[in-house]
Amino acid sequence: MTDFVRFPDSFIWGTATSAYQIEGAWQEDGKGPSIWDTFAHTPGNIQDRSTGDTAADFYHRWPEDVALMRSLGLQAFRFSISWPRVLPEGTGRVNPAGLDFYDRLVDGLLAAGIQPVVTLFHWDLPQALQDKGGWPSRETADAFGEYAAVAARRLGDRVPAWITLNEPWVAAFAGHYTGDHAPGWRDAKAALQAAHTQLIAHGQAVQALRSLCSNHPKIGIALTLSSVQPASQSEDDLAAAGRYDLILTRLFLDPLFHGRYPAELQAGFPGLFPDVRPGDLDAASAPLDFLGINYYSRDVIRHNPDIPWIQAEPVQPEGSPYSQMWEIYPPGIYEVLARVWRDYHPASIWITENGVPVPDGVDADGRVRDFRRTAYLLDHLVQVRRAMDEGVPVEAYLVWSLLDNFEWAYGYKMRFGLVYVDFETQQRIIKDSGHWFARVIRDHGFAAVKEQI
Ligand code: IFM
Repeated sequence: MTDFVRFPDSFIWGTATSAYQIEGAWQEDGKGPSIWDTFAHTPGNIQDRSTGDTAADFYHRWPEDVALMRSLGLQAFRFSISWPRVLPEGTGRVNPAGLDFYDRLVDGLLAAGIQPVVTLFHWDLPQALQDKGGWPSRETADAFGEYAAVAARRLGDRVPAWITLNEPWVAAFAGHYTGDHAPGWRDAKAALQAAHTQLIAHGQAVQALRSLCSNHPKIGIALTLSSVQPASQSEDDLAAAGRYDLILTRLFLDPLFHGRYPAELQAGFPGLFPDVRPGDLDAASAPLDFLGINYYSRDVIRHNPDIPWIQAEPVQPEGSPYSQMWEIYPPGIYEVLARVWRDYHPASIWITENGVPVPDGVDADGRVRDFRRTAYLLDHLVQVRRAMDEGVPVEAYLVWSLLDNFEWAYGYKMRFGLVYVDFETQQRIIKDSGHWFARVIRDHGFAAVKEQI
């Protein structure tokens, strides 16, 4: 007999996206520029020289896409609001057309029976705020609080779930330390300060949403977490893995759930420790309804004294399977869930992203046979269920992503969608993985055998 992996009837199934990656319409209807408009328009930053100017054209095609979601039976759709579409200068003047767009989208989703899960910040900071210092500047947190209040006043009677920030680690470190993402800085101190300002901003947004949303929504944050492991049992590698985990995981989870930074942060990186003022961490640790976890891979870490300040780097374990971007390591999602539950005990956990890039193509018969994606999702869901069996309160699973989209510095080379997008014609085709996921939602689970996918 085949094992059927069953999930509770109340489990929420959906997909996740973000504004810059799908919307396009980068300067329509009064939208202001974001740091990603600036970054992608600067030659040399995006591998295939593309931009998000048009992306998947979701700004114009959302009714068609909501119909697609409905045909898949999605119960939740995570999207982000483009902050500069709503506040073109980041603060002050509101752009009514921008708010109207999200208002229509929320109504369209609700009418289709799909819960909108709204992220306030998924990396497209208004350029006007960057010009005043960006995330390393404390004023950006106040601006975020103001923006959260604007969104809450308009949508806070209907949106059932909000996510304040998406992956503040990436915005801080890819944006300010490695420089691979906008705004492209290379300054470790600025990166740590950007992390801290985002935590203050998160706290301000939680407060604004709690006080202004009339429908008592669920409020969370989405962190990218990986299973961090040492490359060997040598003292150096163990210490390097500890440092890496400190910056990736504990830098955010300790303030959010314990209201303090780990002591090792100040001790290990004294010159880089951010400017923390009284009250900052009280705000950052306001209780959350759920923790969003974005999981893709594990990080196997070795000591490398040549890497500035952190002296640690990920290596690629031999013999493992790899996608176009990362090692494929399904047990890691279980390891992350078990660790987070043990150390932080969130009220609820949502997998707010999980997915894999596959070099998909359309076959002559019009089908997209993305077996590798289905296998990836299946293997990870088995591990999610394993954690749930051990008592970890996972209540939702959102696939990254609904549509193929603009994958940041990679451009359109990486396809993550359950739905294929032909970026020339904007035609959509549901991939085999999308049909599989629709059956999982319908059946509240799946048969754990790859021959049947
Ligand atoms: O596309 C990104 C998303 O914006 C944030 N999480 C990881 C995804 C895949 O790299």
